[in-house]
Amino acid sequence: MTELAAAKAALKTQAVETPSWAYGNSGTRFKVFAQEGVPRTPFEKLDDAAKVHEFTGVAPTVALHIPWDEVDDYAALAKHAEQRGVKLGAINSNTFQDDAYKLGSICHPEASVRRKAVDHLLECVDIMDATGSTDLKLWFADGTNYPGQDDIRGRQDRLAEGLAEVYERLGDGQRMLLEYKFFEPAFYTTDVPDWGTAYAHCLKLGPKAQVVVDTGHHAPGTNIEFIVATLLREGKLGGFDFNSRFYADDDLMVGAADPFQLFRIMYEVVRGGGFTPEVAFMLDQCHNIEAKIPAIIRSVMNVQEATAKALLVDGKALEAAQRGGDVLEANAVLMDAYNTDVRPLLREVREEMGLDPEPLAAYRRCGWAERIVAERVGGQQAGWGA
Ligand code: PSV
Ligand code: MN
Repeated sequence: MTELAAAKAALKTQAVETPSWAYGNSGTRFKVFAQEGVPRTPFEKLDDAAKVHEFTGVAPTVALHIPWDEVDDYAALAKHAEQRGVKLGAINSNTFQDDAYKLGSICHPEASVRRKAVDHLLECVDIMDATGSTDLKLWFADGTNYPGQDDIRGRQDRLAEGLAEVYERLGDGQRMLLEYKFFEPAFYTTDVPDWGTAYAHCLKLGPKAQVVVDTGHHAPGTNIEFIVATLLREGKLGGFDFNSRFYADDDLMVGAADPFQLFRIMYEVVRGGGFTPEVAFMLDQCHNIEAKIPAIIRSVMNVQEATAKALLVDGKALEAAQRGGDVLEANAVLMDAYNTDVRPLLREVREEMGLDPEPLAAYRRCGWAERIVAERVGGQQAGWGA
């Protein structure tokens, strides 16, 4: 197989998971701008996600967030997804929107609050059993705002204890993905602030615990691709929450702020053998002012473009330049791939997959946007509950 044919074959196997919450209303702490046609139920979110998959061909699963996507019958929700050609993906826990969690959840100083948080996580595993989801994605807003507010070490012990209980509950084929974020909503200490802390906990827990890299959760200037390379090398990269940031946790469309960074990340994924179903490529975004479904299609395409460029890096030429100490040539090999216009290649890939080569134009023509505005009248639009 030629290198181009191999790249095309790999691109056809790509899977980008879209987040249920990206289809609902969202905003900042200042204002949530409601949009017309937004889903009222998790079922309607899946209907929208199915459109993203229909036109991109590479978005076959949808992540749920509990309780935002709470339903009485999760098996029925999974069936609804399958009837529309998608499946339910990661179950995201939420221990950050209850009054009880003011001082934290799993790290809270009081045992009763920790119990409540761990029970929620265990319930998320029950939901995974019902939906067939394999990944439990954990992000903790836990932390402190003031020096002395709580015992930093004690909070780590509580975290380890709670995680261990949930880890024990995981069934065969289920895993726990631990996400880190350096600040917000806590401003002084965060209990899982960085990949090192997440990695240390996952290492102790065992093989079913892995780290999630949310691209928006780093201090400016952090070399995210280095983290990716390191975690992959250690067998501890569980997946990504893709999005873009200019300043903090902006949750903008992946590849919008820094497509070069996304390429560098995807290059390390490919280089490290991480372009496999064992690494979950998920979006974690909010579309506050732009139309949601087209924004999600655009995001999926941005991931595809970065992946295509990463797959086109001439590995042999790069290795030769690196071994020969030819700094400029090595850099040029990487930049050649980055500067390749991969859009014609991706159009071909889509045509070979039986898809329209232009997903956004095809979506706009299909009339779904008008239909949901006309049909989704009344009821309570879905939102992220803040
Ligand atoms: C936290 O900022 C986070 O990235 C976590 O993944 C949450 O579950 C998600 O955002 C909610 O949007
Ligand atoms: Mn995230």
